[in-house]
Amino acid sequence: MLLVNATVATMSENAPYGLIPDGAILLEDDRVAWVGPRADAPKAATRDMGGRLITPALIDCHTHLVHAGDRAREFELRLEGASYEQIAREGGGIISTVTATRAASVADLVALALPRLDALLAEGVGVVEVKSGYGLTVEAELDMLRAARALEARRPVRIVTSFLAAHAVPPGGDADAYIDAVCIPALHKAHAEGLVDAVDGFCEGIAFTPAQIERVFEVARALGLPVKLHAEQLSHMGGSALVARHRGLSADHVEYATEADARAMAAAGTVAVLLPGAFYTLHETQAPPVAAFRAHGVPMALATDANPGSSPLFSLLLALNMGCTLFRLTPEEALRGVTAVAARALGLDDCGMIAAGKRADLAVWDVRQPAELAYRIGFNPLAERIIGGEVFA
Ligand code: DI6
Ligand code: FE
Repeated sequence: MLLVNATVATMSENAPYGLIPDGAILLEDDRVAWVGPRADAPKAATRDMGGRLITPALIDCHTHLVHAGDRAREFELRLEGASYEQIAREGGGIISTVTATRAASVADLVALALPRLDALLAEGVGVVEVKSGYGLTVEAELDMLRAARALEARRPVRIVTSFLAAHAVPPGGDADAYIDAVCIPALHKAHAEGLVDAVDGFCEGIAFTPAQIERVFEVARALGLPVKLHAEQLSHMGGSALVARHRGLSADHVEYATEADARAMAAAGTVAVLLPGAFYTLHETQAPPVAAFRAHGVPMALATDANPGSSPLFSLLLALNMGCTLFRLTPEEALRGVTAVAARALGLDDCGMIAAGKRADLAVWDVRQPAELAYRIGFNPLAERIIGGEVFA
């Protein structure tokens, strides 16, 4: 099948957006066999795309989609003046989601996650990263990852998991003892069950120190698992330098990262995952050092950070808009951030770009130019998703 009469944003580096104005894409089974100007296209049965824009299917490379409960009360408290950190220290925040998540079965967690996943898919998403981190016991962490894996059988989507037991210290617990008694044994068990694609942590004053995170990273590396980290979100803790030292996939949030961090990340090939939904929700004022990331060549991804507390954002298109408006990304950087760079942040090399040999995971949009995907607020122009060569309208 040859898709013709389309504007194709391949996201290759050859041109802005890798754009091919009158483009064609040859699909063979679940792969792209050829892409280029229509005039050069190989002979095949054609499908007229009506001049629509085609991009790679979008990739949300940082979510906490699997969780139970809600934090609407916390939203009210913050509006009355309480800070995110204050609420967390008083046993609200992440810990309140932990209580609700532990009480849920795997089937409950799947059922709760599906509508959130559907919201993402409706905007052309084809790959979603999902983290654990609201269980904080061996079994509850495993259950979250089992629920994440189960989503893949329920919808046409690829799920990539991150093990995030080092997300919060359980109430009354000691951080180091928790890492020994829960994090490390849970990681071994989850890995043995094939539940872990990468290992994450939360390096922050209200969570874990770089030294504590590093103990988990060492186990990850012994198991051959890549690492990533919630780093420099609320303060500068040295998490991004730690990830770079471990040649990690990504450092996420990174509002408080420095020029030296940017240099270390660039040298290590570590992606900066920008999460404007959390910045917006928490009324943060320090934006990530985008100019330093650009200057040093740190690839920037964008994601929703979809979670019940700091970023109840279930729209990747809105994250695109926020990345441009709040962080001053260009619409091209933003679109790369949810396609080619997001794939890299997940260690995937068969998606996020339209090129021969890549998966036929595409999003078809009722717009004429790629910048339209970033500039509207609360409008979804998706016409269809093509996942593994199959059309989902
Ligand atoms: N940073 C985040 O954005 C999520 N976790 C983290 O470490 C949010 C966690 C939450 O508030 O539930
Ligand atoms: Fe997060």
